[in-house]
Amino acid sequence: MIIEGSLEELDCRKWSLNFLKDKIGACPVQCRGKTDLESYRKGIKYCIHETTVGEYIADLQNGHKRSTSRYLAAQNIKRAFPQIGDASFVPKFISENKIHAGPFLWIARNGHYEYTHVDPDEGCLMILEGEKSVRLISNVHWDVLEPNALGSLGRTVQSSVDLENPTPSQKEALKMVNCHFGKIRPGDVLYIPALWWHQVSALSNGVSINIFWGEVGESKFMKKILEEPTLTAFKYWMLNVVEQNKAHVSWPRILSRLEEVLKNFFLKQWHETASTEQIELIKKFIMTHLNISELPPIENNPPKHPPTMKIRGLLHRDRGQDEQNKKKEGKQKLKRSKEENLAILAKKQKLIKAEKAS
Ligand SMILES: O=C(O)CCC(=O)C(=O)O
Repeated sequence: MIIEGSLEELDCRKWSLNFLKDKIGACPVQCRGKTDLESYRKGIKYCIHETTVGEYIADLQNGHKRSTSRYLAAQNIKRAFPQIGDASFVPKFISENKIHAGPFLWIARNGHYEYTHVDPDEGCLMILEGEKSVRLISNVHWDVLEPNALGSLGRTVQSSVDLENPTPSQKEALKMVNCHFGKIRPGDVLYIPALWWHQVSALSNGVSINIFWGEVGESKFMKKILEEPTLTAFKYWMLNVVEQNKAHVSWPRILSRLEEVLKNFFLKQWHETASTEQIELIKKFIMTHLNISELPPIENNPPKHPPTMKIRGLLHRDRGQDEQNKKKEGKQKLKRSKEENLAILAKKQKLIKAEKAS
């Protein structure tokens, strides 16, 4: 759904490339690279470049070669740009709801194709300068969009279908989906239902902001998500996060305290207290996926707070999960050898003491 003219009263409405260059041009920022490659269009891979907002915008405006492969995406405005973080961002139609995350700033180059994906929240994309085209596809035919393998990095689930260049079999399968096309212009807001596939392309250089949100209430948003057809998409999203966490040292402890872990996870993601039934449902499908019928026992003298299930790979998506895990293992080995060193030191000190005493 596109809502026209609902941004007029907001401070951010006047933001443009030149305004941002002037106000936050000196701010260091990390933008995505290799966004012109097929691997980006399939949501698989990108790298990160350090730049400043000013340099990034100047590159776009001057048509610098490096700007053709870069995207300044999803910058948390309040954290990255406190100078402009006090502006008003929330359009009236969502102001009575819960903000899950954001606002985030996106500065796109003309022609950028953002890979098709789903977010686990209601979305609100506000266009401030330039134009974008959008494709919105419900999650009814979940598999047709060929979600990337479970365990893929990031907070979204990405589709491996390049909607502008589908293979013949993908083209055939896509015939069964209902795709809503639209063009969004300055002052427009696009409502993106939670866990719906969406694909956005920039039709000119431009500035937009998005906010992730959900209904107010104790566990109202979860109730909606846990109903079909969205439940199928949510299950995939949740299992993706499970797979992101499985190779980490904290996993056995996460699993042993799964109910508490899940409760905290949803409190952080959606500011909602999931009901016992909701946690039970989610726990069950996670256990089915893991092919286990009971959870491992909780360790002796467990800490007060359970470990955290984390969404991994929020920034970089330039290496595979295996590589990430190897890096983690390396760090753990380093930690272990530090502990071993301390033990050796303690032993030595004990020996010296014993020698002195004799
Ligand atoms: O504007 C874009 O490139 C993507 C925006 C998006 O994915 C969103 O608002 O959820």
